[in-house]
Amino acid sequence: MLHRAYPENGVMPRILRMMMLRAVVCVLVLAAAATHAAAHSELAADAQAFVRDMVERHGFERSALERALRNTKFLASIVRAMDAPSTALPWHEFRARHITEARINAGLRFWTENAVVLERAAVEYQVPPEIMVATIGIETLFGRLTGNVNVLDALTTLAFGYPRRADFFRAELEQFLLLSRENGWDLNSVKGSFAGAIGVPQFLPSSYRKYAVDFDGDGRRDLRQVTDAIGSVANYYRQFGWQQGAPVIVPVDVGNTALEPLLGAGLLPHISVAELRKRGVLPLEPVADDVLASLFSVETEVGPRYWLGLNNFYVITRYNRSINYAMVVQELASTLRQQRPRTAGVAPAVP
Ligand SMILES: [Ca+2]
Repeated sequence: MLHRAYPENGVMPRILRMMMLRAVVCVLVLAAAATHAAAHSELAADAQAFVRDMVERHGFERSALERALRNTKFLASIVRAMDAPSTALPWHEFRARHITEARINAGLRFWTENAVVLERAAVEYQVPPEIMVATIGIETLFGRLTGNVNVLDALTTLAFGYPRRADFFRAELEQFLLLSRENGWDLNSVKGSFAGAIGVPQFLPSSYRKYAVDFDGDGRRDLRQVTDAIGSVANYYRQFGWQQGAPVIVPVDVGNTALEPLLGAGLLPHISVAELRKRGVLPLEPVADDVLASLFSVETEVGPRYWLGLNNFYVITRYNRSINYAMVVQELASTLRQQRPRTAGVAPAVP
């Protein structure tokens, strides 16, 4: 039931009517002023400081850059997405999303269609083809899902509206502006992921500038093109220290070992297999005693499973700093390697 606030005859006291009328007028005036201000608004102080920095350090034209930033849209949905990344799912759920029959079959087709380029990249960068195929498969389903978010909107939203990682995304916004200038891109025409990752291999702008290669030799580093994407992924892994032919992970039996110190020590390989054996961590596959490793766990439906992450596992986590991510790349890669002879009609190359 609604409570009546006024006398039964419905007549509002005159003084109250006057006050309400004034309040309404006041609200309308303020709203008009706000609209006016938005149309001609100054950028927020942090965005202004960013512009000054770009002008001073990189010679950008101040008014053009201010205009570009003023016209960006704040995307609240991507702030929410950043706070709930899919890589935070339990391993078995994350895995079910990514290791599918359809993705495996698409990967085998992609491998066959791009076999010559993959082989050339494998030789030049000493990274096996299945790792390139799997990475591109997990990132964008082999170039089919490269993201349709306006990258400038995404990066300005995260640079100025996501304090937790503002420094990181301001640096990426800077790299994006430089990358766009170098390539003659219209700032507003570039599409990518909600975090600003671009193209078939989903490189952030800093990685694009640093690791992308022109692998088809047309004079441009264009990550919308599959050939450049393949070479660039291989180059990325090469630069981060991929060791050709070395294992990626080794399953272990942890027995009654005190695990917290080992699990808390990070993914950078830092302890020898021999030392791990002494502590009761027993590899279930052959691995040399002097190899350095880290210990990590993933969550399965029946509890945690433990693995040693070796150098190449760490290298995959440089692409995306998530155990789940590196695990699906590794698993998809080995599945593709096993099934490749079925589609290629040839024996697999020795990695
Ligand atoms: Ca090219």
